[in-house]
This record gives sequence, structure tokens and C-alpha cells, in this order.
Amino acid sequence: MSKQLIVALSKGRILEETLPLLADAGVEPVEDLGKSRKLLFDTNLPDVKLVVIRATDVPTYVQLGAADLGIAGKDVLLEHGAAGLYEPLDLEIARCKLMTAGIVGAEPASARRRVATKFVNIARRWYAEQGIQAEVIKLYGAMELAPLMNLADEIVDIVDTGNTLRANGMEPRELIAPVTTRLVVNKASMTMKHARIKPLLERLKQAVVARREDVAG
Ligand code: PRT
Ligand code: MG
Repeated sequence: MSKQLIVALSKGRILEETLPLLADAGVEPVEDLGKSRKLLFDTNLPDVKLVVIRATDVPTYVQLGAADLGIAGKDVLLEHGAAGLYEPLDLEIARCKLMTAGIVGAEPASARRRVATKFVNIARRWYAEQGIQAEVIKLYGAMELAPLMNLADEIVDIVDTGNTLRANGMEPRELIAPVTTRLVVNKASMTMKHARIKPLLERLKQAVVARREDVAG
């Protein structure tokens, strides 16, 4: 196993909030991630490299050891499953909620509920736990459209302000899980590279706490 630490970052909205936290923890990419088409970046630390990949691919990279550490939303982690991963730190960024939602005022179908989502594992598990019969329909985006087009009775999606739902005549119904961004660590790396990972974890934790106190004023 190489001495290098590879950190897998989720591109998109999580990335913007991740970089300042990493910087506070002493890790900075040597070039501007936003301005480059590269996917693998050197940092100010000679033994730490960053890869910037699809959020949904981060757990796979870390689980299989292609990356030692990863940063991903709890939604993505719940959907993927946690085998081979430790989740030692809540970064407390990109906060949102996994919820069910439906058309305003529409009674949820009583018999078999049709549920459109990209979170098929989370949805199957949650409806089963509620004792609700559900037919889960996999979509890759624009879940809000599904009930309007009568493709589904409900959706399972991420809600932040609720504006997207409201703009489409929908309302949030049940909370499935609160979501924040988490740091995950490959289990073998945690053992084999503990001496290198532990101080980085500590500094990230300090950065999270400092930020929390900042927000609290
Ligand atoms: O685009 P791609 O398919 O690669 O992935 P992605 O769209 O899942 O990535 P991206 O960049 O959108 O980031 C997703 C991650 O950010 C999620 O895994 C969450 O952990 C986190 N996050 C935080 C959010 C939101 N807030 C959020 N509001 N992810 C998505 N949204 C979307 C939501 O899907 C819905 O369309 O924003 C809309 C709802 O926002 P409100 O404010 O209108 O309620
Ligand atoms: Mg997106």
C-alpha cells in the first residue's frame, strides 16, 4: 500500500463547501479545481492528492480502496450502503433532508403506491418499514416531474428550502432522514495508514467545530 493519501471529493454543490474546510485543515489544491478539466490534483502536502468525481461514485472509490478518504452526502452513503467504510466525521455542510413528497392536497394512494426516485434502496427500505406497499420507479433526475406526469404518486428526493417542490405544485410529506456531508475512510487504510490519517481527521474535526462556533456567533 502506497504512503500517499488519496481523498475523493464529490463534485457539484458539496465541493464548494468542502474546499474551505479542507483549507482550514491545512490541505489546499495547488491549482484551481473549478478552472481545470483535470480530475486528479496535487495539494500543498506532497503525500495528499485529491480526485474530484461524481458524488455517487465516492463511496465506491473508498470502499474499493482506490481512494483512502472520501467526502459524500449522507443520502449517497445511505443509498450505497456502508460496507468497507468508516464514517468518522460529520462535516456539517450541504445540510438538507431526504423526504417523501407529493402533489399538494392529493391523498396518497391507498393501495400500491408508485414512488419515483433516484434513491431506490432508501425508498424500498423506508416504505417497507412503514408497512406501505410501494412500487419504486428509478429515475435519474427531475423527480418533481413524475407525479405531475402521472408517472408516480409520490417521490423521494432531497429537500432544502422546499422551493423546487412548491414551484411544481408539490409539498413535502414525511422526513426519511436529515442529511449532511460526511467524511468516510476505507477500513484497510484506517489501519494501514492510521498515523497519517489520524492527524488529518483531527484537523478536519477542529475546522468543523470552529465553523460551528462561527455560525453560533
Ligand atoms: O448532478 P449529479 O447527478 O452528478 O449529482 P447531484 O445532482 O446529486 O449532485 P449535486 O452537486 O446536486 O450535490 C448533491 C449532494 O448535495 C447531495 O448528495 C446532498 O448530500 C447535497 N445537497 C444539499 C443537495 C441539496 N442540498 C439540494 N437542495 N442535493 C440536491 N439538492 C437539490 C434537490 O435534488 C432538489 O432538486 O435541490 C433541489 C431542492 O432544493 P430546494 O431548496 O428547492 O428544496
Ligand atoms: Mg446535480
